[in-house]
Amino acid sequence: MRSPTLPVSSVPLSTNKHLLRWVEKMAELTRPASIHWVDGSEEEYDALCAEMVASGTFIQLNEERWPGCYLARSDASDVARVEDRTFICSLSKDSAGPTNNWVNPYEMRRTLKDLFRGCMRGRTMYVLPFSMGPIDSPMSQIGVELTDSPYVVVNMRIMARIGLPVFKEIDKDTKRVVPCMHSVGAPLVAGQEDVPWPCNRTKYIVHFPETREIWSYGSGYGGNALLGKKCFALRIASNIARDEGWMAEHMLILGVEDPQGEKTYVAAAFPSACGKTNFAMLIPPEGFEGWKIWTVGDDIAWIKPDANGQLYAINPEAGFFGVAPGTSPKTNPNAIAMLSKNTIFTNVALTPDGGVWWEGLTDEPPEECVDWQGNRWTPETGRQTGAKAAHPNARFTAPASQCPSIDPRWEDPNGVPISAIIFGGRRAKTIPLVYQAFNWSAGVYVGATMGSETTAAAAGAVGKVRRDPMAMLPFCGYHMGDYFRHWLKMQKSLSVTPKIFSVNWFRKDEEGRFLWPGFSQNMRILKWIVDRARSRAVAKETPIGWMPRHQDVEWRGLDFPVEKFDELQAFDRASWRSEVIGHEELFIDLHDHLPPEMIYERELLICRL
Ligand code: SAT
Ligand code: MN
Repeated sequence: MRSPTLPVSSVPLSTNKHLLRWVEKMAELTRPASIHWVDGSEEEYDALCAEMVASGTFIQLNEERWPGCYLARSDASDVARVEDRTFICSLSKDSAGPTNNWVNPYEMRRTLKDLFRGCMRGRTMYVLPFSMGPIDSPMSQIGVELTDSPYVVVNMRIMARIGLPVFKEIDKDTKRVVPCMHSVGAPLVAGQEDVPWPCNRTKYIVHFPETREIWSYGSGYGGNALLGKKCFALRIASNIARDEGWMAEHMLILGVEDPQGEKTYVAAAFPSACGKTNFAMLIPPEGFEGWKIWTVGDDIAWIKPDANGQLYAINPEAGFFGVAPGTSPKTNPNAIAMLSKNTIFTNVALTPDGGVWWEGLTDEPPEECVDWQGNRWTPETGRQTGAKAAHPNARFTAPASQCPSIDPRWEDPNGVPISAIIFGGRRAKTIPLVYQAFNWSAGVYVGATMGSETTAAAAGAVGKVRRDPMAMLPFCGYHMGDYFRHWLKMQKSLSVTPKIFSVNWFRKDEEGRFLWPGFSQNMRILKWIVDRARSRAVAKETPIGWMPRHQDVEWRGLDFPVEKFDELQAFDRASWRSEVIGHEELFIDLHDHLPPEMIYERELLICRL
């Protein structure tokens, strides 16, 4: 029976019966006041932004300096991904594995039904179709997000391909559509005034891998709410990829062009907020005239072997959701140029002239500004209370097409060929600046045992070393041991295996100072990696892998003494002993799914130590 109080709906933009029925069913469950089928047009985007300006969710920035830019301030309790509220509800607990939170899917469905019952009252439910990957790409995947957050709709318009062309794809009925339910969990009763950032203390970010469904409740922030990103493109896609023989990875993709015009693409996995965006948009330093870095993606890579066994990668996203603090004309000029227009800022500070500011943007902070919580902030406040003007996980949402270094092939439906894979963590000690794994399985071991200090990208303690295999700990949608097995298995479908490298830009000396200048200087390491991938650079063998000697790195334009390089590259037996014990801690948890190759690799490593 149809509900007596039907929501007002805009004209459905799809004729797909399954979609129409699902929208109707979900509207009956959540009881929105109206339904809005998202066409993805600029007029619609502008209208939604204007509505949010009127309601107080958005502040429009100074039109002259920041055209088309808005600032949103989230609720103070809703500022990052919530890993402890993220669930993989596979039929068996064993399929989710010990690194994921699991709840019996039947029980979780009951919980979600109760939470979602009436949760959109007084709000509009947006029917938001999106494609992860260019719509014409054989590698792309389609989802529909039903959300009661206009903030999500406008952010998704930047981060993914949305609207009419996607409905057209859905109407062809050739691709499976992943249903994504999202609510901020803040229904409004008649006459109740809304808040700028509605959300709920109770949060659930839930994935059903077998039925390929996502349900997210209570948060409007980033990866919790923009469901195409981590939920679909990583957690659900990792399941699809395992079944279909490809890889969904937490990796940036960049192209290195040398002065002769030869281009080499690499993919690199780093945990959240470890500089993926900066690395993907790197501008080569002095001494690298004629070299250029091209950006394909900064966060997610879908990688698949072609018919000849060469890996090709696409960036499933269409925008960059980057960490603002620390981004400056010095650290990432490309990003600064990219976000100068048509950008949505979240949780940065507002300057008196209607601009934005965050820690690190300029050497000198503004004399005063309004902090991310809406309070007056001065450098003095900062000094006295330690309060930051911008939240450490403040973000910009900017269209990839605006990035000056965007690769001409970034929307190539077939992707770009990958010649090297880099794993990087944030480690003050033990891990050298760079080394190359001996072969594919040794490289899988390097990725599997990766550790990194935690950052503000996830709620919880910051700065603790945790094992974060392939930077996928919060994003792998099934058992981590099976994920390693999938990586090992991939080699069988490859005729050329990309070389695998480990990097650590964050090693510190005894006094706690960074040993490596990082940023544009990372080009020197990247060049060695590309040369190794093309089998034309020298390296020396060490117990952990192949390392460049000082003379194997291009130093033109930088005075970097041999002793300092040796300190950066130092392999210390004692700390590697405890490192291997750290590997074991994760492996013990995964033991019954751990591929034997991982044990062999560990034994080989121990022998060499
Ligand atoms: O909030 S997101 O998950 O999109 C950002 C990140 O943690 O990488
Ligand atoms: Mn990320």
